[in-house]
Amino acid sequence: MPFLKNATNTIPNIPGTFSSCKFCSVDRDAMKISSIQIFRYQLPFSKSIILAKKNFDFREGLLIRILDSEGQIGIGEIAPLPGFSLESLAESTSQSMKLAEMLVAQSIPRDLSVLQGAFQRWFSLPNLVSSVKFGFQMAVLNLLAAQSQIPVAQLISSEKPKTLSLTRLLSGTPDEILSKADKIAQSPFVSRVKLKVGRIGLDQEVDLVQEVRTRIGSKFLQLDANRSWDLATAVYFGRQVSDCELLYIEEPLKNPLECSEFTSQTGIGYALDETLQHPEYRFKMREGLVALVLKPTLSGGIETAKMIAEEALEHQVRAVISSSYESSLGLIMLANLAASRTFDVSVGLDTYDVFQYDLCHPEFLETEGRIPLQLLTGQPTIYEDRLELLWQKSKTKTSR
Ligand code: OSB
Ligand code: MG
Repeated sequence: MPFLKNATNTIPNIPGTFSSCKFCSVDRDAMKISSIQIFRYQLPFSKSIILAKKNFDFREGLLIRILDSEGQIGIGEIAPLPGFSLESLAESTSQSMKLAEMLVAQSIPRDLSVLQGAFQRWFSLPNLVSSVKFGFQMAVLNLLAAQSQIPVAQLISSEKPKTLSLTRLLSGTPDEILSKADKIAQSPFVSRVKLKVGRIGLDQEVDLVQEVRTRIGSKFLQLDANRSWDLATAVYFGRQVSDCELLYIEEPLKNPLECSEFTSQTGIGYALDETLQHPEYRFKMREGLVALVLKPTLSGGIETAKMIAEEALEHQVRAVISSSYESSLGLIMLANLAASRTFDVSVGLDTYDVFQYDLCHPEFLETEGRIPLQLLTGQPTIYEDRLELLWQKSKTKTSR
């Protein structure tokens, strides 16, 4: 086979060294996409979960598999989240097929992995939705990482992956929340807890936050209000919990432009999440802004997340990578991104155990509050029988 490939190259290759060393001489042809497949998956939740006030029993999405002519593989996950994503799965599916059609037989540009805008130039389809950007960027980064045999985290930032610490998510009924808080209090490995608020009566919720703070002792605590309140309500709530030493409240207000006013009246910093999901979002420093919650499936993909995070960091605003209920495959990519430069080492990936079963082995997991390094560097095996092939295209011999 190397002999045949030589014939298409203008620069002659020395037989034997050709394509044998993954680090030094990547075959020019290997940088070409030879085929793309699009699969569909459905994963049942262990118990139904509430997203934007609706119940869901399963998660559905797409996997794409990109193959280069060396046989290296890159997997990507495309799973718009109902109630949060602007696009439906049907829209993501039809865009994915169009984009895949365009990319088969193309050379992969060299400067993609620095995440500085080359993906945006390469994916020349207008109005690409976030989940499709995320999935294709994920697949190509996985492919590039496989070609050079380094973890994606290192491909992105030329540094060894950082150790990540999982922020534990507290949600459910007040009783469930308190019993989870008790368990967390017993665990020396959890250092940071995120509690969902804006869901029950205001005074009852103030009591709940106070009680959680008491039970978890000195662990860090942050809240997420998912834009539940008007300014007056949020300020009332904030003043009642001002002694709880909160790291911040995510999206306290229906109108995010009033968040600085919330901080100046309560002394509590805020983080943005839903705001970043607007396609026109541009970073703007404002008083009280302490963190950005970046969910690349929802907020414009991996490259955009990296570019926003870099700008935020210049203003000492932390960039926290967080999940949109992806399968383990998506979560492993998110962990790699978080483990690269620019992002916070605390990650919002505590959604990993909501499924009855997963798409790959090993599954995403934490041990002692940390994400094991092997998980970031390994190539998980995919359960193909949990996938349904929807579409595929291969480079024909004449299209070389
Ligand atoms: O409310 O931040 C949210 C996941 C999907 C959609 C919305 C949200 C979330 C999470 C993920 O909370 C976990 C986290 O951010 O810690
Ligand atoms: Mg949030």
